[in-house]
Amino acid sequence: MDNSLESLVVLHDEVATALFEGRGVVALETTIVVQGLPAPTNLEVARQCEAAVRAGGSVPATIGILDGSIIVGLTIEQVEELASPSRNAAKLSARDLGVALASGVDGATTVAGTIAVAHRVGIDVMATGGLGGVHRDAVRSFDESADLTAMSRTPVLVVASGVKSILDIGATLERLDSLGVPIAGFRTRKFPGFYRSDSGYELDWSLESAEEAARAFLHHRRFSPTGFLVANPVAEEHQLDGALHDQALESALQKAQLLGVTGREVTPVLLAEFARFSEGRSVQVNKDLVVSNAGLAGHIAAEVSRARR
Ligand code: PSU
Ligand code: MN
Repeated sequence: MDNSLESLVVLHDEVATALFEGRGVVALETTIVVQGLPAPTNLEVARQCEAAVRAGGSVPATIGILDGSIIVGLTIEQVEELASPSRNAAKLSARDLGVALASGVDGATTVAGTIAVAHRVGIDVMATGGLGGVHRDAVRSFDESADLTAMSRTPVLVVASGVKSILDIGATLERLDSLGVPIAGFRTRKFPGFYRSDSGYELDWSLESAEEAARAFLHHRRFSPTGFLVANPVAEEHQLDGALHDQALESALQKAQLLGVTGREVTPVLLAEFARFSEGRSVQVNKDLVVSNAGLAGHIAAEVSRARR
């Protein structure tokens, strides 16, 4: 058995070179592409996120498991392959990586799975749409995304538009506080609400530039083993209409309850119902926000690499 990192993880040449040269690299997840968004928007998002990271001055590294290896820097053709229904790719959190590798299944990585890999290969920054968190029925179901505990033990900066609005946002913020994960708004003290620019929750901190975010993260790492959440709101002109949002949410929660979904199925079902109810408008907002997050992550990763040189 070969258990070496080199045998388990394949780095795309461009990513390997960028890491070797100490240039900015941004990890991108694949759960949003494979389980989170409908075709063909999912592949447009994959493509546009990569372009946005490059425009920010960094190299994109989209992560997933294909044909028995973790690939860091999937090509767009490989992302397409991973997302094709015939592959039936699994949704992989950090805890699933070992079994997935051993059993040879294909898989898309969540935020938790992506930062586990990213940190292992020396990538400091990732971008996603909305972080996972505490579900609304958590008091009964105990459903809290492993993204939170992963962030508590993995020193990677994550750019997200807050946490998904399908969640109990207040409880999620309390959990991130207990877990010691810092949260700073990007040019705002209003915690973003994923499809909405403002969740109604206030933040203690706002960072005014990518350079300041990079410094805050590097200083934080001197004293703490946790990750760092940069909360980047969707532009107000792109957000989902408030009334439509609340109606879609109501419908999504009812649908999930009706279907009795649990575990890793919950989030994809809620997002799919949001898309159906809003006639695709939530998908467009999701696309806008994640591409914007990838761009900001590109800038921040470039500043992190500059600060380290
Ligand atoms: N952001 C999005 N869409 C998504 C996700 C994030 O805009 O689908 C994914 C991420 O991979 C995140 C996951 O880690 O949803 C959370 O799933 P769960 O609640 O099952 O932990
Ligand atoms: Mn869950």
